[in-house]
Amino acid sequence: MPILDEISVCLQRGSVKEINILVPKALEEGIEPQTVLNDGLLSGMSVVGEKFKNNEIFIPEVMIAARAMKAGTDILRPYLTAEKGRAAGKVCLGTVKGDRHDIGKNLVKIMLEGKGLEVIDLGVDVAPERFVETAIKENCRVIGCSALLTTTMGVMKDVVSLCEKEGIRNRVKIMIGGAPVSEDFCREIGADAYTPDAASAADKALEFCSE
Ligand code: B1M
Repeated sequence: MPILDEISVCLQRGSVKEINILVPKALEEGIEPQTVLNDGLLSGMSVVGEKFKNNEIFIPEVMIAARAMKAGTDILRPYLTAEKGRAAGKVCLGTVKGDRHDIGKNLVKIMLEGKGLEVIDLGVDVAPERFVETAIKENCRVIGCSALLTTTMGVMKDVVSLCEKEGIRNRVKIMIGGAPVSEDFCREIGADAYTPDAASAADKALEFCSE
């Protein structure tokens, strides 16, 4: 079986041990880190997502796969992150209140750092007040919100409203992303940018920080 398929299958099984062997092996074979991420780890995670949706697997199996995903991205992180220099700009990033999904948010963080941006990672279950307080205190150019649940994506609108209320809307750009989020939703809530994946999020954030 080609090594990227093996990585995908091991991710689905949640085998941290095999991921720890196969990901470095793929890199040694000369496969690009981004390809290992997309065609190995993320391809496995999308199968997990489909099976979860169809009730073929349940939360424990998904959590085990998420643990293997973390092991894989921890190995890839240094390859996807640029060397430290003067930060090109500051971004505060988090998964919104009520939502504990962090795999996508963590990938966005890696890609932003890869563009030389400084990321203040607020973690998961982040209230609008925390996004806004951090943006003010740390003088962030961008607030990045991630949401994976249809029940939590509305919190992003609260972040936009709070930025307006606190008078920082004109100096901060609000970026949103996550599986249920769309371009239309971005327009509807008055955020500045929706990007569908971590790489395009990093490009957009760098663009905002360079303006
Ligand atoms: Co959950 N879950 N989950 N889950 N989970 C989903 C999201 C779901 C679609 C599964 C399903 O039913 N098909 C469903 C949501 C349905 C809905 O809202 N309509 C769901 C549900 C229902 C739940 C619970 C409510 C289940 C329950 O308890 N009954 C519960 C909620 C807990 C909570 O948050 N309060 C729950 C729990 C969990 C686990 C803990 C088991 C685990 C999370 C582990 C973790 O994150 N540490 C989990 C997982 C893993 C998933 C699925 C299977 C995979 C999500 C993922 O990590 N994908 C997911 C199914 C799916 O998405 N198909 C599902 C890989 C990741 C790389 O993609 O996060 O989309 P994603 O990120 C992408 C882009 O979206 C984008 O870039 C990333 C990389 O390119 N992106 C951004 C993300 N954030 C961005 C921000 C940006 C820009 C781009 O700018 C700032």
